[in-house]
Amino acid sequence: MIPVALSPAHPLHDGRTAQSPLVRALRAGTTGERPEITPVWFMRQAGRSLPEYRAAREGVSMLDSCLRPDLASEITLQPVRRHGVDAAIFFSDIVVPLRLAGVEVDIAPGVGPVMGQAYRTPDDVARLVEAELTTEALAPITEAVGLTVDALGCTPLIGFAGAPFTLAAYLVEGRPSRDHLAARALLRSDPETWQRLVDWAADLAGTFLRAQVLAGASAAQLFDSWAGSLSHADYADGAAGASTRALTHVADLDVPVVHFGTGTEHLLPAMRDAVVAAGVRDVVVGVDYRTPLDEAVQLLGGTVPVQGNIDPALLAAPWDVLEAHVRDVLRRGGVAPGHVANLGHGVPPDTDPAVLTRVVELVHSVSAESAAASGVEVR
Ligand code: 1CP
Repeated sequence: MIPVALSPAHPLHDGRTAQSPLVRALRAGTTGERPEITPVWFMRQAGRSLPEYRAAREGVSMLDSCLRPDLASEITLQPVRRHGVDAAIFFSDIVVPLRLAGVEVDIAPGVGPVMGQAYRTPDDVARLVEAELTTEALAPITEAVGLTVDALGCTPLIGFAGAPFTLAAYLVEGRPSRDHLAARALLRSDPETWQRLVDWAADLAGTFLRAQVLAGASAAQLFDSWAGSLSHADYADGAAGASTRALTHVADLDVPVVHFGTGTEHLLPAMRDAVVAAGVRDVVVGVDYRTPLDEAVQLLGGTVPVQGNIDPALLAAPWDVLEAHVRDVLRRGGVAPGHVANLGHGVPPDTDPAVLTRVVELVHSVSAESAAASGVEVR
């Protein structure tokens, strides 16, 4: 059934991406079919590891480059051209929807998102939640996604957003932090204000994600990068419901959704359930590098595809060490209904791009070898 909300000219519906290895692997939990080739892409594949990225960004601030459709599109395409990855991830940032809603935020070089103020009191939050993300404000995103999918052809684009907890962690702290102490304190000391904050962040993230999917993204990823700092109880009481709320904004579009966080071994089933509760059909869980993939699959009950989880640190190791590790990740991922090879977190900025290209070739050749060994025809 073609969902009403996605146009027949959308890449998922006009024959461009539905049969791509990425989309097939993401849907393998419901179709029961693994693609012959294990798809691979890298979180933060568009970015400072590429000289062409540094050249394109020269003299343009991070947030300005996200809001210039030609530039955001060019940067999104760069790693696809260079590495032959099986997906593009839209070049943007989790704080872009905040900026588009008029919230004061900047991305400081070498630091990350810095807010105009920290939002901690009931009054701070009451003022914040008045900010709205309008369709007009989203025009640069819609335009950039459109330009990108036109250029990508049969390679799917992944749209993304930050999960409400991770967004709230920046809003409450006012800047990057290691342990998110102020956010976790607010969650327990003023649950009402906290809920108001994360519900608002959920609608913001969901609106941002929906705009990308409607404009042509074939999959969506919700980054709850810092959820691992939460106990199981804090996640259940203060984060899961808001993640579900964010994803209800795309559930009717029937795109596969990947949910990813770091340090989340204790939360993997809860993160899966947060996506399922939104009514999303094709649910995939991203696994960081700390949990062996086969163990993650077991924790998840063996029913959902997984994405990950090459250790980014090993991109700097001698090739034989990295190759053995990638082969091990692929072998362990073989027990999941579907596997999208990726890193366990983002590409470190000083990574040699040639190593990433070699990892893509390795993933493709290993999956072709195992398909040949099992008699499957490789297309
Ligand atoms: O000057 C630069 O090059 C800035 C570095 C940079 C880049 C390239 C930042 C600042 N954001 C981005 C792009 C970005 N951010 C992408 C692009 C697509 C791709 O993956 O290639 C994506 C998906 C994000 C998402 C993002 N931003 C997350 C979730 C993913 C993750 O890494 O966990 C988070 C937590 C952010 C916040 C952020 N933005 C930038 C930095 C350095 C950070 C992290 C700061 C911190 O440690 O808290």
